[in-house]
Amino acid sequence: MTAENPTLLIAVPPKWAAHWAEPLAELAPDLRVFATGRDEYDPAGIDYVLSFRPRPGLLKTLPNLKFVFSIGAGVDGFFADPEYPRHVPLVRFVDRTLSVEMAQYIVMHALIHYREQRMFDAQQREKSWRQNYITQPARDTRIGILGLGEIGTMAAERLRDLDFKMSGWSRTRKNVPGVKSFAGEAELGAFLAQCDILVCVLPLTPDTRHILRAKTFAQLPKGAFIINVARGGHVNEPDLIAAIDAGHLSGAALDVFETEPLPETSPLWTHPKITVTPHVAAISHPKIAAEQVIACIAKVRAGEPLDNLVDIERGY
Ligand code: NDP
Ligand code: OXD
Repeated sequence: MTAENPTLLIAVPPKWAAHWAEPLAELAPDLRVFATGRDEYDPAGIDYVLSFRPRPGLLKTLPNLKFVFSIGAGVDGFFADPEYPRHVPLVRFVDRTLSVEMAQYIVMHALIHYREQRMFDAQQREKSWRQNYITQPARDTRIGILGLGEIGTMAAERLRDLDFKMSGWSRTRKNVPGVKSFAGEAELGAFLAQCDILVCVLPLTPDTRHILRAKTFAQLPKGAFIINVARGGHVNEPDLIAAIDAGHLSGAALDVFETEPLPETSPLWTHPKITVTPHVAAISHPKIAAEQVIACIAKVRAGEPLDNLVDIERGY
């Protein structure tokens, strides 16, 4: 090893350090890898950081940091650090496998709701054979996706191919065949008014925090169903429960929560119309992440531009 070997610091909870370090060691034996809470390291010697939600204040202690790599697609965990060194570029994880798995989760919960699978589960428990199942065709069921980015677009395309009537909302206008595009604050109300199922795949930024709140729910058609796979900070949880209990919303499938792990005392755990999963809609694969990090470092060293750079001002 030479002094020129690049040095990467993995900043994740210590029990996960090996999970991310092993594929890096295998694929790039020349990369010098340290992990917070596990290894002694010289802060001035760190070139790169790989993290998801670094301890606030950590990054500012690394004076020669060149790039930060996010383990996840969402980067709100970095901006939760008020001292994030904003001059250091941040590269997020964009991966087809991750998008496919997110789309699977969204399609699965849209179908469980649309096909009334919970009712059949209950009938099975009662050994009750009732073929009283009449639904409206998928083409008359309107699904709207908040966030038509990498993941939202793939989910919209998959649901469109199952015949659902699709729309999406983003900051800028999109042109996805078979998916009606609504853009910006001015079109949010018109978008919401036509969503029988509302899916949230937005990044969490100051503009999108608590976008799913009483005022938003009131703009949805009666009986609308919510799927949130983005961040818990998008939802005002008491407002959601109130809208379901009032009968305005028919239920929700939630993968992400304001506090994670979801506290035992949360009423979301036991609500009969809410499905809870523990932030597993899609989990970044360490080997794919390692391949991306190594490719990025090679590009940095060759002076080439990087893909998937986060716009630090915009927050995503
Ligand atoms: P992208 O950055 O590709 O897409 C984000 C989309 O949101 C874009 O269409 C963007 O609009 C839109 N958007 C952002 N801000 C606004 C706003 N203020 N108003 C309207 N639209 C807005 O992100 P990804 O699709 O890759 O990921 C989305 C999120 O999914 C992540 O940030 C993360 O939180 C979550 N996630 C959750 C996982 C889980 O396991 N639960 C796993 C992976 C991701 P425009 O295109 O016009 O810029
Ligand atoms: C992500 C996540 O943002 O896992 O990738 O939540």
